[in-house]
Amino acid sequence: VNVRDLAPRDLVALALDGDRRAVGRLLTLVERAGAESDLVAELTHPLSKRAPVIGMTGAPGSGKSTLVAKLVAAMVEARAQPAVLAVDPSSPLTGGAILGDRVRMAAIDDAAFIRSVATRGHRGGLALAIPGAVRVLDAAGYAPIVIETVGVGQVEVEIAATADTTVVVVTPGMGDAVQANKAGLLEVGDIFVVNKADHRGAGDTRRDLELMLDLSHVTGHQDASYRPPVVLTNALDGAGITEVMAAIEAHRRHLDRSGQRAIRRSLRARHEIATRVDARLRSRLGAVLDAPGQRQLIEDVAAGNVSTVQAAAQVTRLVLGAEGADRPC
Ligand SMILES: Nc1nc2c(ncn2[C@@H]2O[C@H](COP(=O)(O)OP(=O)(O)O)[C@@H](O)[C@H]2O)c(=O)[nH]1
Ligand SMILES: [Mg+2]
Repeated sequence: VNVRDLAPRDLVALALDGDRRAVGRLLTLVERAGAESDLVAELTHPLSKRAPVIGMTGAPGSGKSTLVAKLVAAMVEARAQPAVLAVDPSSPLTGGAILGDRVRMAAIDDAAFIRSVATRGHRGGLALAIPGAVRVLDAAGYAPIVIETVGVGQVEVEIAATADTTVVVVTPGMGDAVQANKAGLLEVGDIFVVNKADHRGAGDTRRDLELMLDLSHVTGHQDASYRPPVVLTNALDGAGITEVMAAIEAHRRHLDRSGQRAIRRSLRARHEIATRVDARLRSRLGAVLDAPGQRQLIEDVAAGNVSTVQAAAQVTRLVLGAEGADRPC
């Protein structure tokens, strides 16, 4: 059968049976948004097995994809069934590091599921597509789920911040740690990786990070019972990968011991609800403003006869009318 002809309900049943094409099709539906995406969310929500979600973030070219490939290989070796969602328009996985090594990929192809998330330039859509995709992969039995995002921009940092464990990747070089700090990554990092440790200055970058972490502990940005480790890696030859795996495991234990896992999941739920409401309000606002009835109001504001404050109040009343609340976004 062609998965394109199947309804979401049948696709979910197949995905639970391990059908990878069904999983892929569900991810496509989730990315598209709309009624079918909402249905997939409804169907997969109760099927969650609570897979750990690991965010991998950092500047383009820092070696995230190469690191993820090594981590995935290590996870598969440890008998896990990991999934990767790569949100990186600059280096799609098909042309990037992960699929570069076809021999290694063939070995992990059976166990792992790797996917580039298409965003079609609509950054806001990511905030819904990612949790939706995580739910599909979780329901299908993949764990852990690794999300690779470029660590620049609000949405990326938000996505990173809502993973259970966030790994921030920096490279040696003048001010890389400072850049990460500016992007807000220091606050969201649970584990810091200085990749390309074969380059000069890795030790300096580690020291910079440690100093900034000291500071954030003093100012209370970080959880006092947990100190994010800084790990040096060479993603090309795999040096430090074992340490990253151990750091992820240590953070997982911390999350369970401290109750932080539940707190993070609540934040994630809150964020997703807010994003869904936001999307609905926006689409309703567009419809209201484009309706023929509002043309006069807009003209009146443009001509200076009605204030924007008054017009906004009127439009808000129309937007918040109950009608449309059940419409998918
Ligand atoms: N020298 C060196 N190069 C690396 C290392 N890790 C990744 N690279 C290279 O850096 C480039 C960018 O890697 P990629 O994984 O695509 O970075 P991403 O954009 O963060 O996903 C590629 O040419 C990699 O081969 C490393 O540890 N050392
Ligand atoms: Mg990449």
